[in-house]
Amino acid sequence: MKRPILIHPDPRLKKLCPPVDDLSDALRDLADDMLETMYDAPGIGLAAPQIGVLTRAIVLDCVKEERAEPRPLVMFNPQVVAVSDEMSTYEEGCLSIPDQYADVERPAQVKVAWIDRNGSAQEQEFDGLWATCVQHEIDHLDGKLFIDYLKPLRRQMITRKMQKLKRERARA
Ligand code: K2U
Ligand code: ZN
Repeated sequence: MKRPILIHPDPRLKKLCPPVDDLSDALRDLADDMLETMYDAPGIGLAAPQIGVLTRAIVLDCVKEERAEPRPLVMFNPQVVAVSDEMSTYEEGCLSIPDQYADVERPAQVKVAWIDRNGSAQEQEFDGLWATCVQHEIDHLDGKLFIDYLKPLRRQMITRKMQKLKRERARA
């Protein structure tokens, strides 16, 4: 089912998440809830800590074309195993930091290794928006947000806006 997405600042979004030891139906159900929550947001990626579950699981589907077949990916214990020298800059957002966007520079291509929902080891190269998104999601598992790449003043401004948003939501 759809889960509430935590909003920054929240200590759970800054934690280092422990790896998944062995797959279970509970973890497969978590992945399904994360996909449902992601599509509903809508978003193109989601990490388990964003719904308050501190484990190394992410989901992504960066297929942008409306009519194209969705390509949901579920990754347990994802690891970047190689990066390109070439960098790319993308205006990133985050479902835990609504309506705030900023340019973030990351390696343009990354090779990622992970365990899929059947428990099989996978390895794949990503480029373009997929590369940006998978790095953004893996950062979440290490308690890192895209605003951590910004200058302190800009990060503080965004954090203050989120604190105001949370106060307003609490009153509503
Ligand atoms: O992790 C998240 O919060 C979902 C992120 C994933 C993402 C961020 C930046 C760049 C690519 C992916 C997004 O908020 S999903 C919404 C979105 C969609 C397209 C482009 C940017 C943000
Ligand atoms: Zn995010």
